[in-house]
Amino acid sequence: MDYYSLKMRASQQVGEGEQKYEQHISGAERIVGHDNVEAVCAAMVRRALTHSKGDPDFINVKIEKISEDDIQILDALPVTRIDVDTWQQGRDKAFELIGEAAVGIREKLPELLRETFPMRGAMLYDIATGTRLEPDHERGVRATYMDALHSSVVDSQKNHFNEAIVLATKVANAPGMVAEFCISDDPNYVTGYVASKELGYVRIMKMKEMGDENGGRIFLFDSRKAKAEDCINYLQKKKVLIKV
Ligand code: WAQ
Ligand code: MG
Repeated sequence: MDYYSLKMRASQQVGEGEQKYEQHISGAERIVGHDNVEAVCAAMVRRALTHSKGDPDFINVKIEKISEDDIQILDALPVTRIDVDTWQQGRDKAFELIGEAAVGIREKLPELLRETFPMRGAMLYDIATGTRLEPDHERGVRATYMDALHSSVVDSQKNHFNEAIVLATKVANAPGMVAEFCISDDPNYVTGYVASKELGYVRIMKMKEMGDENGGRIFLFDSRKAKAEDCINYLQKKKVLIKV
């Protein structure tokens, strides 16, 4: 069977003069069969046009045929959840779970989340050197070419969890990946997660204050374990379907 990859990204120009930049508004990636391409495409455009981050002035939809032979099938990470009373406790839990690998980002986190907010992709943070490895810091590294296996459904609304478990599973399987730290940039969505092959996908029910837009993803990578290039290549090019 032939599959099609669909990718959408939408952005808005913000700032004045020298400070002008493209702020990421919304993005989505799917892999679907021929008969679902049109409906999924329409749903993506609707999503871009109705996003809480604002009205996009640029929407890009890319549709590519891909061969079944190129697709890797992965089992979804096992899911657990942690309830907390406050978002501060949530963040403490997250750092506790990741442990040693997160030491370098703990102090800087609020600053890092302000930086990730306008980004289309994630930060790729090398725990061996404490440096960022994305070729383009404003864009970040975006995991693409992924979907849940047999996902023919078109969600009329974004399902944060369903999308995140797919993304987190692909990311956890990338060469050299140690853990992922995620807080949504949607102001009204306060649940976040940490994930890795060892931890699985751990939902933490409160990770930020309601109404706070600062969020994003930090991929904690270890350059002693793999080459950054191989990791980025996997995230951006490898086609995967996740058994959920
Ligand atoms: N690859 C890399 N980074 C991404 C990607 C991607 N495919 N998609 C989003 N990001 C980055 C980007 O900087 C976004 O601004 C940021 O993550 C947040 O994305 O179990 O909704 O789509 O209920 O707002 C977690 C679900 C939801 C928790 C996370 O993220 C749960 C969420 P959002
Ligand atoms: Mg968002």
